[in-house]
Amino acid sequence: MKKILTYGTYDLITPGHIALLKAAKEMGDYLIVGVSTDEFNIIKHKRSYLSYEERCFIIESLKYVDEIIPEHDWNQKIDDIKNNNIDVIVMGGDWRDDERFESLKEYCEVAYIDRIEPWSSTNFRKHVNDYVENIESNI
Ligand code: C2G
Repeated sequence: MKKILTYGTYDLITPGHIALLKAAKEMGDYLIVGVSTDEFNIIKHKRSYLSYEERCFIIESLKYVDEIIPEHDWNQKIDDIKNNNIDVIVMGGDWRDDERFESLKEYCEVAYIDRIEPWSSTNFRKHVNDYVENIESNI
């Protein structure tokens, strides 16, 4: 069984997130997602609208995802690879050439999948804000 691992905050899920998880699953047989905890998001200087529990509830409900694990810090990846017998780590293209992933090539294959625009989380938030403002102005 070919095991795939990916990591992320996965707040406010967009088609870009789903496209990545679909493509990651199609690279193997079993997909594990390391979901960033709320505490780790602070370390990543990232805020999420949804709590860790809410984000896990969404991710684990997706048909492409077989298992989720908590992502607590930057340094757990080698243990995650060994403990879960991971064959490939897959990340979005915005992580390409990042040493935190390139250095893992010693332990497993590392692959990057280019993001599906315009579904970046930043654009998505803007679309939602514009949509809500438009609704309110038309009431
Ligand atoms: N992603 C994507 N397309 C989008 C949005 C995100 O391909 N439109 C990818 C990102 O590149 C990442 C994954 O989806 O691989 C999750 O994205 P985020 O939730 O923004 O996670 P991130 O902050 O990149 O956290 O240790 C790694 C980090 O935890 C990754």
